[in-house]
This record gives sequence, structure tokens and C-alpha cells, in this order.
Amino acid sequence: MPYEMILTETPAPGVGLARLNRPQALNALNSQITREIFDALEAFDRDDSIGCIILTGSDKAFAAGADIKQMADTDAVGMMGDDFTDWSRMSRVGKPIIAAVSGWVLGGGCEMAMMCDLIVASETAKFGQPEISIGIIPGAGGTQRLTRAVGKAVAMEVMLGSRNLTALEAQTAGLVNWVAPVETYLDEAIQLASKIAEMPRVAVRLIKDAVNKAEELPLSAGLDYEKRNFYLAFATEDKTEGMTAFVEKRKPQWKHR
Ligand code: DAK
Repeated sequence: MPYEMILTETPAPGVGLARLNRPQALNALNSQITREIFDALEAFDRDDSIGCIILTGSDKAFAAGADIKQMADTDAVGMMGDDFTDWSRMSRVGKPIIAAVSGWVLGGGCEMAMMCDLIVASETAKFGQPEISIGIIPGAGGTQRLTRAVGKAVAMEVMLGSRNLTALEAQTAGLVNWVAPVETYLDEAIQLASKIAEMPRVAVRLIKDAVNKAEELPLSAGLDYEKRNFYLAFATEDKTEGMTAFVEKRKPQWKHR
């Protein structure tokens, strides 16, 4: 697939990697790069050889937010009609996505990272929602996902005070899975992705689906939802293989079915 603003590769078996590649604008998210990211994530999602996806940028910037120059001349109606606004495409990706982030992780960049399932950050990563500094508010989930991730007090400070969190602060607050030196964070994300890609993929998908529901449903409805996914796992060949392999004391051979 010919992309102009992102790069894609398969850095390890089962791992698909999409890289934002607009260095002159610190990977600012305009309509084209956003569309290309969602196209690439969906292509990896459809690809049977891929079990886990990594979304990354450069060491200097994962993304410095939505493209302010593009938004500057856009009014409310223009924003509503732009396919830039349809970020639900990312939520529908069934395979796990790891954000491997470094440098600026701001505004829409922070929101995009939070839409991923895990975040591996370099020590230089700076997380923020500075929209207030340009007279707007977060529009791709920042007020909701950041608050759920780090709690109201820190979220208010970040958004009202336009204060960036360091990688360690973000990890302590619960936003980031782990922090690694800038030289190795991507390799560590690839190792994690490889490990997930080796897991039985139907179970991986069912877990991602159920965990994401935990953010939306009351506990009783969430437990019912989990139970249905649990029963569904019992309809897979991998359930039979996994349990048989345990009893026979051998490594399971997953069919991802
Ligand atoms: N948009 C456009 N260009 C940007 C940019 C951005 N967000 N961030 C940086 N650039 C460009 C700069 O204009 C500059 O380009 P030239 O002037 O060289 O042509 C180049 O990248 C390098 O930037 P700087 O010279 O500013 O670099 P510094 O190291 O001095 O500063 C910085 C780095 C990250 C602190 C600074 O660039 C900065 O403050 N950038 C803006 C950060 C920001 O305010 N981000 C939030 C934007 S609002 C939605 C989805 C998403 C969103 C909303 C709705 N829907 C689905 C509805 C998201 C909104 C946002 O993210």
C-alpha cells in the first residue's frame, strides 16, 4: 500500500509496525497522516500473519498533536465534515496495539497513544494536552481517557495548566506501562509485541474486547460481558489444544482458531 506520511514494516514475525513519518512538523496529525494511520492499522488487523501492532513515531516526537495549521482555517462545520474526526476507526481494530512513544506526545498525539492498548515510552517522552493554549479543548478523548488513566487531579493539572508529564510521572500515574532508554524503547516494544503475537489470537482479541468494556460498563454488565467472551473461548480449537498440551506437558501449537 503506498503511504506518503507513514512507513510500515514487519520488524519481527507476527508484528506489524506503523511509523508516523512527518518529521518537519513533529508528526503533527493532519487529515492525510491520520487517514494513512487508520488504513495501516486496519490492514494489519485484516492480515492473518500479524498478531500484534506497534504504532510509533520518531525519537523526537511521537506526535505534537493535530495539525494546528490545518485546523486554523477550519470552522465547526468543517471539522464535523472532515474524515479526520472519525477516530472510531482506531477503536474498531481488534488486535492489540502498542504505542511506542518518545519525545513530544501532545494533544491528539497523546489521545492517539491512549487509544492504544499498551504504552511503552522512552525516558524523553513528554505527555500533555496543551489544547487550552490555542483556545480549544481536547477533542479525541483527552478529557475522558486521561482522566480515567491518571485520575481527576492530575488530569485537571495537565489540561487546565497545560503541564506536560514526564515519562516517569506518566508511568507513576498509570498512563504508561513502562519506560526505557531512548536507545531501546522501540526494541522493548517489539519484544513485547512478539510475545503477544505468539499467544492464541482469538483469546487475545476476546481479552482486549472485554478489558475495553471495563471502561464503559457498570461492574455487573461487565462481568456478564466477560462471561460471554469466556464461553466463546471454549468454542475455539486453541482452548482444546491449550488444555491438552498442559495435560501432556508439552508446548501448545496454536491454530488461532
Ligand atoms: N501542528 C502543526 N505544526 C506543528 C505542530 C502542530 N501541532 N507542532 C509542531 N509543528 C511544527 C512547527 O510549526 C514547526 O514548523 P516550521 O515552523 O518549522 O515550519 C515544526 O513543527 C517544529 O516545531 P517547533 O519549531 O515549534 O519546535 P520546538 O521544539 O520549538 O517546540 C513543541 C516543540 C511541540 C513544544 C511546539 O512545536 C508546540 O507547542 N507544538 C504545538 C503543540 C500543541 O499545541 N498540540 C495540540 C494541538 S491541538 C480530534 C482529534 C484530535 C484533536 C482534536 C480533535 N477529533 C477526532 C475531533 C487534537 C487536537 C490537538 O492536538
